[in-house]
Amino acid sequence: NQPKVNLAFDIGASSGRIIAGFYQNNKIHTEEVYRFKNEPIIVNNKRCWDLKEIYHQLTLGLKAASSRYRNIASIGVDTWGLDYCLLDDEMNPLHTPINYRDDRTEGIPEELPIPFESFYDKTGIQFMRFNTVYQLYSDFKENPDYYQKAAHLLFIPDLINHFLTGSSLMNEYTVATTSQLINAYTKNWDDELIEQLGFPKRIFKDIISPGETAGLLRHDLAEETGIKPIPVISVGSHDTASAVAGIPLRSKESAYLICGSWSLIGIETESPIITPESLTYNLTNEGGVFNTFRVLKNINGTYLLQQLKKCYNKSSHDAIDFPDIIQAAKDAVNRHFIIEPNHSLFMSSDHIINDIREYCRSNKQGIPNTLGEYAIAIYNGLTNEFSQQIKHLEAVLNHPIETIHMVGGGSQDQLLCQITADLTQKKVISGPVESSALGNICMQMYALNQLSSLSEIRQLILNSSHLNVYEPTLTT
Ligand code: LFR
Repeated sequence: NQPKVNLAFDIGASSGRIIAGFYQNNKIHTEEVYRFKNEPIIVNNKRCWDLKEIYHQLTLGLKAASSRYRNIASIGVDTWGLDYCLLDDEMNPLHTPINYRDDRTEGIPEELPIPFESFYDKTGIQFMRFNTVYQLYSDFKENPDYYQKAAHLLFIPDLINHFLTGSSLMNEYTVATTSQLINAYTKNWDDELIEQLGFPKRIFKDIISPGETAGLLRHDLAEETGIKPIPVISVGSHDTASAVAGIPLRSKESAYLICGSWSLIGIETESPIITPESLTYNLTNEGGVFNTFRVLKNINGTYLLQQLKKCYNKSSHDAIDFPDIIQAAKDAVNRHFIIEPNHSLFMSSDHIINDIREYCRSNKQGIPNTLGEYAIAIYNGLTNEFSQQIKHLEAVLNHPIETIHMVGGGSQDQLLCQITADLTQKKVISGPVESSALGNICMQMYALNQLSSLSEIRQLILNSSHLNVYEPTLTT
């Protein structure tokens, strides 16, 4: 009599995981079933995603899950946002999906016939030069034949849902909002913007919401993996939407900080905040589960530490890992170095040591020279941004924020949590680490009528998680 298991496919910009979740004794338990690397590949000189490899890895992961659990009830998929594939009317991809960190959209935003303010008024989405709208504009410009050939635009989780079901051909709402083409008030494609940009309207699919069913697992895939043709549920398929769903937020005074490749700092609201002030601060209004909004800001996150690790290991004989970087940052003698994480130098930084040195030199800080000094420049840059953004959020909300919930892999970094508490002078609550998998799993349980609301989801997650508290200490 094994408990029912829900499988979360939680795929990020550096790794993909299959996490199994099951309910027992009033708690939700999670187990990692399978993990694989998800590294960009170069195709036609562009930084791309290896979608075929992702499909292959997911099939292996399904096999691993079926050999471990007898009672798998459903699957839900969440991935990073923005990226997509265009397909023809026979579902053949027109290109390999391109990674948002590719530089093909440099200079593109300036070419659009619509001023950014008009986009913002309607969509509430923050400016980032790699938002889907700019990527699409660049693709159609480079490949005019797409105007005839493109029949479907599917975001990465939509593509995976199609792969799993063989039938689903929809755009999931939360990930579609990252395109900068979804109207924040109608929660649907903004036809006026699409027309003004000259994109073929047919490529934009019907919107499916989190909590609906995308389809059933393909029969052949079910047979191959030994899993029944179970439902594939549409969850908050943007990983950040699943992560926010999975945070035990307590009140309107609670902010969240999701620490993954990106640091996403924000609040949850019932309606969008689209004002001249939020535009100035470039705060976004992405769509959340249960019709909420994710008012937040993207700050380049642990990507910077990952690049530092890669870069350092290339040039040194002693291979280092994250604990070594943290220790080096703690021991650094010169601690004043600070970078601007969202500076264009750091968006796709394959030579981050040089980039940090160059940034500090040209900003008259001197030149950092040791692993600890590079790392402290990143920590200072990140936490300085966190405290700025908390002030911006308080200004648009018009009330103070009391606590910051830190979740995701980076929330295990005690140094990051404590500096964040000190600099913001707010209480930091860290955990759960796996908030996106938990949010994904709980939305599946909601779709299967095992949970009935967002507050019930969060209560269950609170019961199930171990949280740590960091009180702010006074800094000098
Ligand atoms: C986080 C995330 C962010 C999105 C960025 C690129 O994994 O999904 O929310 O802005 O990746 O898609």
